[in-house]
Amino acid sequence: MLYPQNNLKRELMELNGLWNFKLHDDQGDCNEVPLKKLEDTILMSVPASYNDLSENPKVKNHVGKVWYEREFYIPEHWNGKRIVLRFGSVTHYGKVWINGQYVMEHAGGYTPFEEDISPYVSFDKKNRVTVMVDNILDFTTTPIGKMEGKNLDYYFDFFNYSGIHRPVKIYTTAKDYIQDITIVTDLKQEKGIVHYDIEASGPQTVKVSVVDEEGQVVASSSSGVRGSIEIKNPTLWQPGNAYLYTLLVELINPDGTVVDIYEEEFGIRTVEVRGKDFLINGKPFYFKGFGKHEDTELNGRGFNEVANIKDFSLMKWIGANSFRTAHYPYSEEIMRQADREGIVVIDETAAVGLHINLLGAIMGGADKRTTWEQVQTHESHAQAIRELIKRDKNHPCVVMWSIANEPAGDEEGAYEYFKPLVDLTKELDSTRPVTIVSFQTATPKRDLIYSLIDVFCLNRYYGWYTQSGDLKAAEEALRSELTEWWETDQKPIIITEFGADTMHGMTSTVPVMWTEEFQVEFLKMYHKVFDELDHVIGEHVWNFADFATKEGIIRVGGNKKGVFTRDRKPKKAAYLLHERYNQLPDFIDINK
Ligand code: GCB
Repeated sequence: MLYPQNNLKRELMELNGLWNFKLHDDQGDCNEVPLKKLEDTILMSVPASYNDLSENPKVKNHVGKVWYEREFYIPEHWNGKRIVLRFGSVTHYGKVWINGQYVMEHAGGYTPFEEDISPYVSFDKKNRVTVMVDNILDFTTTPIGKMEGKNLDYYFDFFNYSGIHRPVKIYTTAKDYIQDITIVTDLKQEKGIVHYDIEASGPQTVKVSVVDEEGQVVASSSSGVRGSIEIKNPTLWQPGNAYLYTLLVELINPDGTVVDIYEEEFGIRTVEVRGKDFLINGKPFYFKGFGKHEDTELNGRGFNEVANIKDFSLMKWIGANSFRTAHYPYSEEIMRQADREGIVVIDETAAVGLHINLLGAIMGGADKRTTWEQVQTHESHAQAIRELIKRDKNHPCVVMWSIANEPAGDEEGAYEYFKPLVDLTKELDSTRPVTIVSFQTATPKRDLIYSLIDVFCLNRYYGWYTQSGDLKAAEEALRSELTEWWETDQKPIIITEFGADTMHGMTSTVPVMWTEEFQVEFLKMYHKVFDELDHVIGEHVWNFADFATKEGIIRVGGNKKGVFTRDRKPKKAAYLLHERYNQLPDFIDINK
C-alpha cells in the first residue's frame, strides 16, 4: 500500500490538528450521529491517544466508542480527480462518514486505510468528516481482549491507548493511477537486480526508472508493469550505512502525456538464513538493540515525530543496529526513518496475547490451558499479516516478519493454528524469513511450532520472573535452554526479550531486584552466556524505554524494564550497553 506523497501529479493535504471529540454516551443509532454536527464536544489533538489528554477519568479508561469530527475545504481544482482520505491508524476500529454519508470502516488498530471520497465531498462549501473509534477487543480480534462487565480485560502488557493515532491525510491522483508497487532486490556478482511489479488502472503504459541519491537516472525500462532492471556496481543498503535508490514510476497515456507518478524509495540488499547465520548481503549479521514501543508522555501511542527522532539518536548513541516493532506495526514514518538511518527492523503484527492464562503458565497453577479452543482469531490474524506485508514489503529495513508475540506455542492446537498463517506469510513474501516470538514456557521439549519458523526468537526472563534475583541459577537455566535448542534444531537464535524492572534512581551497593545495579548485573549475565554460544546471533533488551501499562499488582506506574526512562533519561544499564554495542561489530567475524 503506497504512502501518500506530493509530487508533480499528486497533491497532498493534512487533516491533523484540532478535532472536536466526545465519548459515546448512548447517543442512539450510531449511523444517525454523523447526520448532524456533534454537540457538547471537547477539543482533541490528532494524531494522539485521547486517554491522557483530559482530566476526566472517564476519558482515560474509556471502553467503547468515541467520536471525532472536523471540517475542511477541498480546493476547487481537485474536482474531477480521485480524492483519497487516508488514516495512518485508528485504534482499534474506525468508521468514517463525510457530510453524514458512510464512507469506510476498518478493523485493526495499527495499519492504514483509505477510500476515494470524491463522490461525497462538496467543492463549493465546507465538508465535515466524522469518525467513530471503538477500542473494544474480543476473542475474534487481533489483538484479543474480553469484556468483564464494563471493563475490558486485555491480554497484553501495554496500556490500551486508543484514538486516531497516526496522521490523517487527503491526497489526489488522476482517475487512472498507480495503485501499488512491489520491489524485490537481488545481487548477482557485481550487479544489483531490481524486480518490480506495478499495479495500475487504465490503458496506459508504464515507464520505470531507477534514480540514485544524486538524482541521476541509473537505469530504466518501458517494458510493462512487470520486469527487472539491472544496476552495475550498485551501492548497497547496509545496516548502519543506508543507501536508498528511488523507483520512479510513470503512467503514460497513449498520447504520451504522463497521468500519474509515484516515487518509491528502496534499497538493494539481500537477506537469507543459512545454517546458524542470518545473512544480510551475504554477511552474518548480529542483532544489537531493543524491543520497543510507540509510547510517550501525553501522546500515548499517538505519532510523535519528536520522540522518534530522539529514539533513533539514542539508538545510534548506544550502538544499536536493530529493533523489533513489539507488539504491533509501527507508524509508516518510523519505517521510513529506519530505512534512511540504516536500522534493521523485525516487523511484528499485533497478534500479541494469544495466550490465555499466560501468567498462570509461568507462575504455576495454570490448569486450563485451552487457548486454541477459545480464540477465533484466524481471520483477523490473517488479515493483519496481509495488511502488514502490503504496507511494509518495500522497506529495506525490514529483514524478518514476526507474525505473533508469545502465543501459547506449547498448547495443543498451536501447530494447526499457525501452519496456515506461516504459509500465508511465505506466499505473500518469499524473500524474508518468518518468526513467531516464543514465550518462556515453550522450551524445546514443549514447543509445538518451532519447526514452522526460520529463526528462533526467544523472550526469556530467567532471573526475573523465574529464579527471581538469583543470577547464578538463572545463568545455568539460560545456558542450558539455549544449548538444548541447538541440539533440537540447528537454527539461529535471537533473544528478542530479556530484562529486569528497574526504578530509575533506586541504587544499592549489593545489586537487588529493581535497582539500577541489578539491571546492569542481569544484562551482564545474559551477555556472558550469549558470548559463549555461536548460534545466538542477536540480543534485544526489553525494553528500550519504560512504558505505560494497565494498572495491576505487578506494575508500578507502568513497566520499568526500560534502559531509558519514559522521558528518555539513561539508567546505568544504558552505559553498559553503550560500551558493549559500540564494541560488538554489526557483522560476525567468521574467521574468529
Ligand atoms: C513479555 C512480553 C512483553 C512484556 C514483558 C514483561 O514477555 O512480550 O510485552 O512487557 O514480557 O516485561 O513482562
